[in-house]
Amino acid sequence: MAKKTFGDWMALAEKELKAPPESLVWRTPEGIDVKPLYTEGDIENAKHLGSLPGFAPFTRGPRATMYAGRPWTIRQYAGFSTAEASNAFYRKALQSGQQGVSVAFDLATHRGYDSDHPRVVGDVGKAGVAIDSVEDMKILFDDIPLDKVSVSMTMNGAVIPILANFIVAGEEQGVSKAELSGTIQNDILKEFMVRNTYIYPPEPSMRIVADIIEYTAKQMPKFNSISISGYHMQEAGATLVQELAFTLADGREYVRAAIAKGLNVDDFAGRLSFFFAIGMNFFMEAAKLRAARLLWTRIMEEFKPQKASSLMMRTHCQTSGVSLQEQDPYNNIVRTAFEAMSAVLGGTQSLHTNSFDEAIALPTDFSARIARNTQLILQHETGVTKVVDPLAGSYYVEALTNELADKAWTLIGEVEALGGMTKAVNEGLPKRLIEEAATRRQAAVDRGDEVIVGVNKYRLDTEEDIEILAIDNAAVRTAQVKRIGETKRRRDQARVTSALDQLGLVAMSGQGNLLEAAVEAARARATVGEISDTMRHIFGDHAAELEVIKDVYGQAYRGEPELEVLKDRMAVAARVLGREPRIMVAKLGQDGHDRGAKVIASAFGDIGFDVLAGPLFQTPEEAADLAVASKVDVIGMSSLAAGHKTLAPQLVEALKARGGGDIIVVVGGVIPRQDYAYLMENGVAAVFGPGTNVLDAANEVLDLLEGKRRN
Ligand code: 3CP
Repeated sequence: MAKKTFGDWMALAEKELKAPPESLVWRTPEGIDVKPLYTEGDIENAKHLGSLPGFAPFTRGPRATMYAGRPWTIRQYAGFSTAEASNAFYRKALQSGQQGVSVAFDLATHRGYDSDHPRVVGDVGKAGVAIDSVEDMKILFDDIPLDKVSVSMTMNGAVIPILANFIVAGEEQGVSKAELSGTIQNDILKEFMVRNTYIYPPEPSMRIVADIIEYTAKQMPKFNSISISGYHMQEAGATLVQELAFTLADGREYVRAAIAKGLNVDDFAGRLSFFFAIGMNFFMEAAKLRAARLLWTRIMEEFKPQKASSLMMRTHCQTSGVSLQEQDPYNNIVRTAFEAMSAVLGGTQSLHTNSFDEAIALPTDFSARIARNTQLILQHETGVTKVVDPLAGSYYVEALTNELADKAWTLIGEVEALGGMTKAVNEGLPKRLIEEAATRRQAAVDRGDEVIVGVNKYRLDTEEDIEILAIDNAAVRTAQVKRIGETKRRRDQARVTSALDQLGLVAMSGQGNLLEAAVEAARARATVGEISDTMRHIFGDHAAELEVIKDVYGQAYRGEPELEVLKDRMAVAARVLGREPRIMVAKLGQDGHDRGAKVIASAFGDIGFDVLAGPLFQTPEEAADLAVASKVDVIGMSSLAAGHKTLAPQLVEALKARGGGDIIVVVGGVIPRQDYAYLMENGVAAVFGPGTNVLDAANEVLDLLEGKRRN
């Protein structure tokens, strides 16, 4: 039989489809046209083919034997309010098959505040563990042998005091710093772009990164000095090409900073590590990891290293938080399993699988067990560990690898043209592109162009409540404040003062190593807040410029009746008020997750609201001052870090105290349904949980405004 050609297939496909096969092309958010069929012809020009795992450019994996030799590390990210609770959780998880520890800190710690600081009343113990000094750090790792278990710490803002405390906790456990293995996130550039747990301005922040790379390169050979993270970019709405390009451009910037410090590339490059998100685009995510390794080798070759390991990308992955849905939440178990499989097919070294309830609250023991078991099942039951890079040679995956690499390389070139990532960040390019992508995606979901099962299609008539973990934030804070008091009473104050003075000198002079100085301060029991403040006094605080994207959401809906009806309502409201209805989008406390707030601000702006985007990290009182002074009609408070039950009632009270009691307060974000009644009883007019359609929310806000006018 004669071999069939691509042309034959086209003809057959057209007959079957009764339309040209081109109509099946799927344009992804990356601008990649995914075709219904891939053949040899699609990889003819792909230059990356033919390599082997363990050898540069590592497209097929950083190790020769990959999981056949050793499976990836099951490393679940967790932190529960107190050091005691977190320690108990880690110990149990390690007994149940988890292989490494990954610490989530609370937001007060991230931003360098001790638990007794007045700005963090609503944040202590929320979304992670509160660590104020070495005393807490020692409890956190009690009975966990730090010479055997590797520890990852997601810390960027207060990275100096936290790493110093970790080193001292190790010392006091009898483990020298040379024996400590693990990873510190230490990736500040993406904080300025998307995650917002920075403290200092970019320049001193980059010095901190370089000082940590220097210290660990010289004294902690088993420790990964940085986890260069694209994860939070994807969470903030970045396309996979943006995630890839900006992460690698960040990596290049850190290498330059370390070399500028006088380090030899081979002394530190092997201990740089990466961190990516894995979302629902199954094959493209696997291809992304392959492309990332390929491009990292290309970037590192510029620095002319001698060691092969300096060219090698090793990465952690986490399944996507934004892909988790509040509606019909058990579906999230399925989503996470697919994402985990994709990360593994892409060749990750370490993996976190999300718990199904994370779109709603912190994981419970039950949900954490399923998440961990998802990986154990992959490792032990599916056979995926037996063969290295099983997707290699797939026409589709190799074509995707090639196309992602090309597109990301072009974007990396744009960053270079601006003078590198620090400059690009200062100019706001990555942030703007990511926010535009996030807003476009929201519109696609709201319009139903992108289907999310159980959310914008196949929605349940009634949702069952699931058991969620509630944290008694006030009790955690009281206990932490007590321990800080005890630590301060027992310490040698003169030693603390002298160590902090020395740290201040190192910060001011630009000479010496900040981490080295902070380790001495931590030994003396200086607190995280004191160490951070010492540097704050010299480096200053970073305040982000706020920019609201215009016309992206509106563009996606242009001419659609739903939007036009809403705009007509807006016009009526504006006539009655004598101006456009004014909404302030507020982020309170130390919760810097602002994707939701940004999307709402830009969509509401396009709908016709006069939008005031409040600054990050406000106290309820500061937000109330701004709202009253700006004469807003509505405050939309966005909460993603579990502080809503403390902060929303405080905001309502603060408004009343300032004569702003008639300002309507609505709350959106990660709010468990179980908390709605509490919020409404405490003065909140409406709650918009995850999965809310933005046009529906805008209509409801207008209803509230009209109700207010009628009363
Ligand atoms: C690995 N090894 C092998 C093989 N594979 N040996 C023989 N044969 C093999 N096939 C060796 C390695 O050389 C290494 O030893 C050891 O086994 C461990 O392997 P690894 O691949 O280095 O794995 P791991 O120690 O787990 O380190 C993984 C990376 C690390 C490198 C990615 O940085 C890491 O653990 N990162 C985790 C980051 C993290 O958890 N982040 C949480 C973010 P040697 O070391 O001696 O070579 S959570 C954020 C959530 C959102 C938010 O921010 O809020």
